[in-house]
This record gives sequence, C-alpha cells and structure tokens, in this order.
Amino acid sequence: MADHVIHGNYVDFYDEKGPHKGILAWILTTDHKRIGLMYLIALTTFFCIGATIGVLMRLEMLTQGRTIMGPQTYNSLFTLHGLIMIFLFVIPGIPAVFGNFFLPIMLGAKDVAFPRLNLLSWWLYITGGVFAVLSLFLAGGPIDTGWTFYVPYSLRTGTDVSWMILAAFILGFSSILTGLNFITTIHRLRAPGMGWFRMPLFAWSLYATAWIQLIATPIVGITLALVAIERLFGVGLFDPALGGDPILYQHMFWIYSHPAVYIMILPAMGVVSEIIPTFAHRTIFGYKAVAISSLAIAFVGYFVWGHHMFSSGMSDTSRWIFSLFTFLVAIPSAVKVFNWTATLYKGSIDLQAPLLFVLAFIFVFSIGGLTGLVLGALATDIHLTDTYFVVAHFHFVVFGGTGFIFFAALHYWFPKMFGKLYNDNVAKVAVSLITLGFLMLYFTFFILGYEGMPRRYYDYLPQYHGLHVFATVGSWVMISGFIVMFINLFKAFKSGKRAGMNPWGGMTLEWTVPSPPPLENFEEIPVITHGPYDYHAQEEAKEKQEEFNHSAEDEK
Ligand code: HEM
Ligand SMILES: [Cu+2]
Repeated sequence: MADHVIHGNYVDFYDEKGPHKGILAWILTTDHKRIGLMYLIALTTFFCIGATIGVLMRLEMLTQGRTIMGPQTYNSLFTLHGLIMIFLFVIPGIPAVFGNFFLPIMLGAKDVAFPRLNLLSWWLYITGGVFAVLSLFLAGGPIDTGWTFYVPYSLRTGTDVSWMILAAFILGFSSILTGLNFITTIHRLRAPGMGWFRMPLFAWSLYATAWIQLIATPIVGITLALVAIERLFGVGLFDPALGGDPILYQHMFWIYSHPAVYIMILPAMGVVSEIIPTFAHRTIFGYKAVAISSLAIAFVGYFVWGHHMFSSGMSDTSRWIFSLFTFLVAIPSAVKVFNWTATLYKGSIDLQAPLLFVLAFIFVFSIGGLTGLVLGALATDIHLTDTYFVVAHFHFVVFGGTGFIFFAALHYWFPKMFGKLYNDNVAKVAVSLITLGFLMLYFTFFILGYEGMPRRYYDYLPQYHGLHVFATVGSWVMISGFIVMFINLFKAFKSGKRAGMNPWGGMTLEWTVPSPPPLENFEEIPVITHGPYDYHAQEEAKEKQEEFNHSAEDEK
C-alpha cells in the first residue's frame, strides 16, 4: 500500500504509524475503520465458504438418488450452509462492516463511543467463527440439526451440537456489544447541529437494529445454553422423554430469531435509503416516515415469532393474533418501498452499479415480502409450510435483501474505503448475472414448494426433476456473477484509478473527507446546518459561493 502514503498534507488511516507494526497494527487496532475492514475480510471469506457449500448442495440435487454425496453429508452441509450464512454473514454483515466503517464518519465523530469494546467484538466474532469451524473436526462430526437446532433431535444426535452452540453463544456476545456501542455512539457523538432528524437514514437503521441486538440476542443465548446443559446433564427442559417441552424450545428460539431477521434487513434498508438519494440526485421522499418506520418495524417485529409455528400446536386465538401482527409488519415495510420509488420518480437518475443492485433488490425483496404474506395467512401456510416455498421466501428476503445490499454497499463505499475506482461496466455485468441466476434458482423453488417438494430432503420424486435441473443451472449462473464481481473489485483494489473525495456526488458527511479517510476522520468536527440529503440547501450554498466569486472578480 505504499502508493497511499501522503496526498497533499494528510496521512490516510492505512499508513498512520501506531504503536504496533505489521499484522499487529491491524488485530490490535481500535480504529473503527480498520475494524470494519477486518470484518469485511472475515465476512467475505465466510460468504465464499457458505456459497460453495450451497453450490455443492445444488449439485447433489441435480439428479435423483445419490449424485455426489450421501444423505448424512447432505444433512451436515445444509446445516453448515444455514449456520454460516445466518450467524456469520447476514446477521453481523452490514453493521459490522459498513456500520463500523461509516457510522462515526456519517455522524461527524472521530470513532465509536467505545473503541476497545469494538475490538473485543471483532475478537469474539473471530473466536466464535473458529469454534464453529473446529466443531466440524471434533468427535461427533459436522452437526446435522439444521440452523434452528430444533429439539428433541438436537438433544439426541451424536454430532457435536454443544460445540456449535458454544460458538453461537460467543457470536451473540459480539452482536450485543456492537449494538451497545452503536447506541451510545448515536446518543453521544453526533456532530454539533445534528439533531435526531438531521441524522442520515443509515444511522437511523443502525439505531433500530442495535436495540433489537441488545434486547433479543440474550434470549437465544439462554435458549442455546439450555440445550447444551440438557445435552450434558439431561435436565429435561425440552426433551419430552424427560418431562420437557419441545414447543417451549420453538417459542424461545423464534422470540430471538424472528427479530433477528430485522437485524438482517433493517441495516440493508438503511443502505438503500443512502444510495437512492445519491443516484437520483434528490432529497429522499418522506425522510421522517422512513426513519420512524425503522423503529416501527423493530417494535412490531417482537410480536410475530409465532408465525414460524402455526403448524406446531397453538390455540386458534394465538394463531390468528400472530397472523394479524405478521400482516401489520408489512405496513412500515411498504412505507419504505413507496418512499424509495417516489424518490426515484422525477429524480435525475444516474444508473451506476450500486443503484442497479438497489433496483434488483427492490424487485426481489418485494416478491419476498409479498410471499411472506402468503405464509403469514393461516390457511395458505398449512399447505406451504416446510416446503421449498419457505426456502424461496427466505432466500428472496435474506439473500435478495441483505445479501444484495451488502454488495451494493460494498460498491457504493468502495472508493471511500480503498481510495480506488472499479470498472462500472464490469460491475453491471456482474449484477445482471447475479440477479438472473438468483431468479432462475430461487423462483423455481416457489413452484417446487407449491407443487409439494418438502424442504431439507436429500432426494425427490421424479416429477420434480426438471425444475431441480433448472434451479441447479441457475446456481451456476449466479456464482459466475459473483466470480466476475470479486475479480473486478480485486483488480480495482490492486490497480484501480485513484478515487476523488466524492465520486457519486453524495451529500452525507463521509463524502466530505478524503478517500481513504485520515485516522481520526475529520481535521475539524463539522457543524451541521441542514438535513442529510438536502440537495436544495447545497445548491443554494453553491450559488452563493459563485455570486461571491463573481463579485470578488468584479472588484479586481
Ligand atoms: C424482512 C426480512 C425477512 C427475513 C430476513 C425473513 C426470514 C425468514 C426465514 C429465515 C424464514 C425461515 C425460517 C425457517 O427455517 O423455518 C422465514 C419464514 C417465514 N417468514 Fe420470513 N423473513 C422476512 C420477512 C417476512 C415478512 C415480511 C413476512 C410476512 C409479512 C414473513 C413471514 C414469514 C413466515 C410466515 C415464515 C414461516 C413459514 C413457514 O415456516 O411455514 N417474513 N422468514
Ligand atoms: Cu418470522
């Protein structure tokens, strides 16, 4: 990184000489930007591992019967795929990488409120990840319970569930500490003049997310700890054979894991609310509605966990209440989609790669949300639960939502993070391949599920063969898109053109500091005088400046 050294009169954060050298300067750093980049490396590595496992699973499903692996291996692979993607990629994803890197800069702060705690979160994340990988090689072999650890199976399987639970437990602490850090940062470290309603929407979304992390994560921690205790000491909380109740487990699991889907999606919605105004060159439509709807989603999200258990055994009253609340979440989500579309409408649209990702997201995510309503309605859910329809639904929202926007964010902020530009045309080819492959792969799952293909099955009946082949080919198209994307970004990192301070014409504070930013972000803490996307105020300021220049020239 020698060519980064000094531009003009500042030293960027890559080249700042701290007390440590080499790798230690990274793994012992308390700089939020370095921590964000370390998360980026870890997360993309896990994403690649998880995606490879996914492709292998699809390859197994290419033909009936055994194709490349046996049933036990298949069970372990879909469990690992889910665990890696959910706990190591989409849940920490956007807050850990882009929240860490950009939240302080967007608030006009020098760092997060507790930089050392931030480093501890990263270490806990890595420790949890390493434990998860280690569990593959321990006595029982790779776990085969599915990412939900449902009892009584998870109490009885011979695979090493306790280790994996320990890993998830540690990851939970990482998540809680990051949430705590962000809440404090947002309350205490906003630049002078930045009232709550002058805060960028990405910060709002991280704020709502952080509260879920803080309130819901301990519940899954306790639940999983109880499973481990039950496995080790046979106390009989969940195991019916010992007088326990497996439905109790499901309630406790989903009381966390439903809100967790909002830990995944809210930050993504925040990123979308940044990218759209920038590429439409227009103030976001309904700023306050978008900000408040994040809080509303976070709040209502606590009351809908039962929709994962409509068919497990509950009273009719609780069933329809859960169904009603599930439908209510659709309202604040739709508010956001309407406001995004309204912003684009009459905007002067600059269709670059980050916006293309966002458009693909709006399309795919809307399908995911609407099919969520199909599953939230009691009658249709009975037909579709535990089929490929559910797998399609959650890939549309989790992958088409958080996954797509993780990569949109990477393209949007790449020039700022690395000070380099990538090839926009190649990026657009990558987005198109990814979206096309995605639709071939997962839209097919809706049809398969509707026709009765059960989820998590190793084999299938002859009538599903054609659709399985089509979906598997889709997985190849999608993966080639990701390969093109990674090569493009890697090339840019190695030898891309130097990026200026503000390549897209963005309005939030990160675009007012150099790329890459200096160690403490700002030479002088900025004073905020208008809203975060106030293109109007910017225009006025520019005109005034020009008038001033003219009159200065006239005087000469
Ligand atoms: C916003 C982002 C969302 C994410 C990340 C998400 C994620 C998920 C996941 C991972 C599952 C599968 C759980 C399992 O393995 O059993 C699932 C199932 C489900 N989702 Fe979503 N979801 C989201 C939005 C929605 C929405 C908007 C609705 C309804 C309005 C909804 C309704 C459901 C229902 C009812 C199920 C259970 C289906 C069944 O098991 O029969 N989801 N979701
Ligand atoms: Cu849910």
